[in-house]
Amino acid sequence: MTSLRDASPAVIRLSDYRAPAWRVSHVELTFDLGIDSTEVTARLQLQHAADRAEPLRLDGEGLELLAIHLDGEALPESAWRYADSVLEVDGARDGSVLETRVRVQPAANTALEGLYLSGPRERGFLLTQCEAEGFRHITFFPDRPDVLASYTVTLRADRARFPVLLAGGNPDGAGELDNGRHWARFVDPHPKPSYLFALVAGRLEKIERAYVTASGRPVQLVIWAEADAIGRCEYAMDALQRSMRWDEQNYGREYDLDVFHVVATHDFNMGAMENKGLNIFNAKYLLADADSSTDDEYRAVEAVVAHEYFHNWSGNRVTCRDWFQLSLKEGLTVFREQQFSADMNSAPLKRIEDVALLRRAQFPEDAGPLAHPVRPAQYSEINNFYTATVYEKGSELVRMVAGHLGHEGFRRGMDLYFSRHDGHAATLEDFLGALGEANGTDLLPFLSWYAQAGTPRLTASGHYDAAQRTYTLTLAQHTPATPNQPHKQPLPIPVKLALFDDHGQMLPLHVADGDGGAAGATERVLVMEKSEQRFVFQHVDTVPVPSLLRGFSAPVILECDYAPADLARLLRHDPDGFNRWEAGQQLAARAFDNLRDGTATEALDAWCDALAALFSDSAIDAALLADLLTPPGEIELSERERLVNPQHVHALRQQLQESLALRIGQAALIQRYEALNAQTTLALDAISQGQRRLKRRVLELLARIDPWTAHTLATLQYDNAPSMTDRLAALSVLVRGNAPQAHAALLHFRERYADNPLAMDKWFAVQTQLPGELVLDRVQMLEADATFTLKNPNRVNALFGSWARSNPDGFHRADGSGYRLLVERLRELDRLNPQVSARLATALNGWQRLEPHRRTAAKAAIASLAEQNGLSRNLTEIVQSMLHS
Ligand code: B3K
Ligand code: ZN
Repeated sequence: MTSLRDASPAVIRLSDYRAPAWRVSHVELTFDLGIDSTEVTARLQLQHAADRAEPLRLDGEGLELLAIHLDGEALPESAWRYADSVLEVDGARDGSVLETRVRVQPAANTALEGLYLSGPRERGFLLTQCEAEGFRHITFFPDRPDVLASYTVTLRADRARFPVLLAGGNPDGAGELDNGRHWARFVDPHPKPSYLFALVAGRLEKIERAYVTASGRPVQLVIWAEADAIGRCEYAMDALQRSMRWDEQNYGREYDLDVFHVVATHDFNMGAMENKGLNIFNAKYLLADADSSTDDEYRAVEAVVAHEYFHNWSGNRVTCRDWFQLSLKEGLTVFREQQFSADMNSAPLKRIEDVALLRRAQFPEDAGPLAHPVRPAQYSEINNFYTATVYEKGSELVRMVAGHLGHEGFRRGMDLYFSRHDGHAATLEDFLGALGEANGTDLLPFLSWYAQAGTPRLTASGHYDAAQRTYTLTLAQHTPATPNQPHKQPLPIPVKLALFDDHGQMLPLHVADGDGGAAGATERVLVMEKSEQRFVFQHVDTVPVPSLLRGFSAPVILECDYAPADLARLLRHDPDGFNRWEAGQQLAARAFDNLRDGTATEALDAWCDALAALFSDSAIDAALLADLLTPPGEIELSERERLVNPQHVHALRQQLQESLALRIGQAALIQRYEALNAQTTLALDAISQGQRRLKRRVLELLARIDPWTAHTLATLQYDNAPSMTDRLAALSVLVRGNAPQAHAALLHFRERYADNPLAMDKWFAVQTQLPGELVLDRVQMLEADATFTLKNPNRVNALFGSWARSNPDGFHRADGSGYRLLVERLRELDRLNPQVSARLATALNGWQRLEPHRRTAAKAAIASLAEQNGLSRNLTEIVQSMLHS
């Protein structure tokens, strides 16, 4: 049993929502666990809505029904029907108890949804994944998030094979049974939806820490992992404690059970899962040590640990009424996670990282056939909607609202939201309603952001009137049509701005007819509500340079008639690190246009000059400098093209970096590299991380103009690297440069990390970054490697995901062979794991904007997939949307 196939996927619509006719107040689950066969007994205490006449219907997929009792009586076959994943039962009434016993087959479950086996059958362990609709693969239940029940779970299993038995909630006894078996019980007093159920059983080791909440509740924190990984869990434990304290201090939210369990697995479809009291993590986001993890991975562990913990309130205590409200928990929790990471590290660098991600992952989604609103109106497979739009754009929407209310107002609103909806399933209207009510304001106009897909384009133009001493800023917004949404409304867009004079000083702002703002303030937020609006600034004595959308105050694409020199001025002088970076990104994009059009080089010169000046400025933070020296990625630059030729974009971006490297100069690059390399340590503090980040960027720039020296330095760096950050950076420079030294380094890496799957994933991923024409052969060689398997999502993403998403030059081959290989593998993968195949397929999302030759080849490949019989509902929805939107 893997997943159900459905030729014509049913469409679920937000507008069809109805409260459930049947609810469950309490569930008692008993598991008799086995690798090949597990029996699940469920006793459901039913509640029936008085005004609804429907019979009892429960979800259940691929279940073998062994027994069924209603109110203690075995039901005759005539009293129930199980078809199309629904069990219908006659005779139930309010207060009835339904008991079912079913059999499921964990080891045969390759979809990794429901109850499955992680690792080899001799020593692997059992675990569950229920969000969004995995619980119905375990037992019959109204598997929807607005049915909240308390849970009592008893696990029974062979003690030698499954020494550790865990489920969500508080421990409530354990003991021995006959025949070497044992049992353990867990009680979760907090009503929860079925998607938050979890169990884990097997041979696992643990680390423990005692934690006391702000109000004095003792909590035992336990992280579990297999024996070879438990030594790499300390950092996650540290991050967990910091997250718990941070949520107490910043949102007044405390943990609410006696234990908090976290488990690491190598076999997981996504990053991690916030199951109540029993978080389950992809090992990639839990394990960290200097020998095998990069700085970026440490920060990712910190962020994901925090994210899952924060869900305990934003998601678990207050959950979603239906899956259309997914961003209610995900957008909000990403926002909280971003705030936490900004507090733990550097706020401007975190903002740069988040905006770069939004542009790389979400803007293309919003611009293509898979575009959907943050609150989608319909879906056929909800797992396809765990997207950058729901998560990252959803977080930007919360950020806009938070900015609008101010720090204290937002906290007041969140307090009301959490207390009013605690223990309930809520909607986005509930969220905005509570935030608005606590602040005496109406936030419902922001709902249009949740309903409308597509990235708004904001155009800005300025006019200075010396005689009147006024500066007039004209802003206009326009959102291009997206699938099923041809007409767009203007949205409320908060534009945070400042005006700079010639010397890089911020001017005091006096907005004519404005609502005040602090007199003489140098930064203001203007909220645009119409298609076009004008703002007049008075008492302006010099032609100003506007700095718009500061801190990225709204998720829009800004088009402004800046002169390159204006952007260069902001890049050099803006006191805010994020805005500086933003000016540099805009200038680099203009420089890219210069190179493409082969006409003026004004922007290119301004960009290179400004960065060369900053390069020799010893006061600037190393990590910020590294980011400033990085032009927008190929995906972002492609968004500027009408017809995309990825090879062309790649070549131009390389040229851009070459110009910059030449302007800084070979000697200066080498000198800076040597100086940074001499300081290399293992330390994880921000300064040390920043130095490593800059060192990598400097080496990459050097490789553009002096590959021989860069590869010699990279080889030395690889050989002597104290940390994975340095080792992988060096390996990446060698591989991307196709250096002769790469071969030996790759062999060494493979040998050294043969027993570490996460490090081996990096070995696969780095090789997908070979220069364009070489990489297809390498991908084929790598998939023939004994350690490659389509059954492991991390390995699939390391090889096929990295190739198709992070090496556009190598993936989008003119002859279409890249598309054909990917599609072939998607067919195989889909039979094993539809969630992973559907996600990987979205790498083809931008196909409609490719130049005609590649577009034809990509379309043919996608169409051949669409013709395949028996495709999963997941992949069908993605393929059909890509072809027909
Ligand atoms: N809520 C989970 C994601 C579940 C994905 C289901 N396909 C992880 C998270 O966002 O925290
Ligand atoms: Zn989440």
